[in-house]
Amino acid sequence: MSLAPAPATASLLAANVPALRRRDFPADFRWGCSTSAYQIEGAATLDGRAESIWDRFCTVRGNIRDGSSGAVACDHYHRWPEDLDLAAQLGIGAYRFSIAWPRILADGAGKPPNAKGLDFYSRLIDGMLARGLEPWATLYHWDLPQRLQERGGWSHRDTVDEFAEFTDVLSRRLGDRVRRWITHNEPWCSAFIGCYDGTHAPGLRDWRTALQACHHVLLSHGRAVQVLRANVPGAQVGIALSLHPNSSASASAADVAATRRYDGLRNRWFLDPLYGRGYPADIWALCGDNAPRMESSDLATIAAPTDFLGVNYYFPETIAHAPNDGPMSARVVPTPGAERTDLGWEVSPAGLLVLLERLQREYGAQQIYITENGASYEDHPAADGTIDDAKRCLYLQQHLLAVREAIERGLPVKGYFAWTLMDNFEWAEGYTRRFGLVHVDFATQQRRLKHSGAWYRSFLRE
Ligand code: IFM
Repeated sequence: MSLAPAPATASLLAANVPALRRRDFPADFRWGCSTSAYQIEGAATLDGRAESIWDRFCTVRGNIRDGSSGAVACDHYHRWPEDLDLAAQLGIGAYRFSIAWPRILADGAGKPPNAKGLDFYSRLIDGMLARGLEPWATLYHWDLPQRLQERGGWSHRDTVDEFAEFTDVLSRRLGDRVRRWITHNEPWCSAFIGCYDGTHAPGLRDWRTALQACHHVLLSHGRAVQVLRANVPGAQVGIALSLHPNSSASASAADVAATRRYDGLRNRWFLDPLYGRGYPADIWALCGDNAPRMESSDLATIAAPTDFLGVNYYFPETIAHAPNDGPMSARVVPTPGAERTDLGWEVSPAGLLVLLERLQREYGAQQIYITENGASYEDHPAADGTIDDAKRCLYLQQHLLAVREAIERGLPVKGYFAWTLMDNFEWAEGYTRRFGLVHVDFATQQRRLKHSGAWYRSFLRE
């Protein structure tokens, strides 16, 4: 598709947002967009791709709001040159994507990898490099091979070995061109939404399974770091966590304690072991007999030093004591007066600042990349085809102001990746929610730049 001339930055900058200029960010700040394989690729049964837990999950009536699946999605598997053109024309220098495990180790560990799957990613990466886009590869963005789920998925320790082999295969083949690696995207979702809430694949609702799965996801991260260090000299390795600043609904001792517990599972359960502190003792005690089974070296493996922390930031949470609400006896309650996106997520750029300060203060994070940030709003193409997504523009601008403020306060934020390049399959919400800078008409696969994309482009091109 051809891009419309960029509207002047000023004309797209919401009236109440102070001047935002690229040159106010460090010259080496990385600007990018993120995507993930299952959400955009489609071609679910093509070229030897095996079934993933999401393919299976989508077949169950009621699991996906509109009954859809990622079988076709944005058909990026075939349309990737056009999509990379779009990304490059935005003016970003970095493109974060994920690699579908079922395309690579379709038949299982120890069996030859699927050459067609590897070739696809090899071509994709060459395509990025040819367009001046630095590839940021995420190894796991939730599409576990279904064959591994048959024997317990992430709650089975062998999945850790399989992930190490997957990492080995990829890094040997792609490591000559990919320097930036993200092991996992949002382990919280893989473990707790998938295995405790049951609203994501594999759709389980079991606390003990979720805790064990979470441990293995973190362990597999540590193993992948070791493999990447061995195979890719100079690799820059990190993990992308979904993190949420939180505050107590009231000053009551009960709400304050509930907030501490909630934070313990939501944030500290990941950050503490990754930063070498082991699992937080207060939450471990609450887990009782359900606490994960570990081997003696596991915590050291999980704490393998990384080069950066990826932060996926969307919203803060307000917490109240709720004795009957889950293992933490805590509940998320609405923050009075908070503005929300169409997905009901609270809009709070200030929350990002609070979170970034905490990461430096409590964990000494050295290099932080915002690996996802974005908003779901309904988009209505006008008769002339333009898409005036003013709320998304404002959301991006406000969050970038928070990032700029963080940098001015000396926090080590090194890059920002907007979620997401184009509308896509939004998991349990199917195609009913749009996060893209580019609009996708799923009936025709036509891509159209939204005003938010035009704003990002004009901001980046200044
Ligand atoms: O679409 C997801 C993405 O896959 C992971 N982070 C949150 C996004 C919006 O829900």
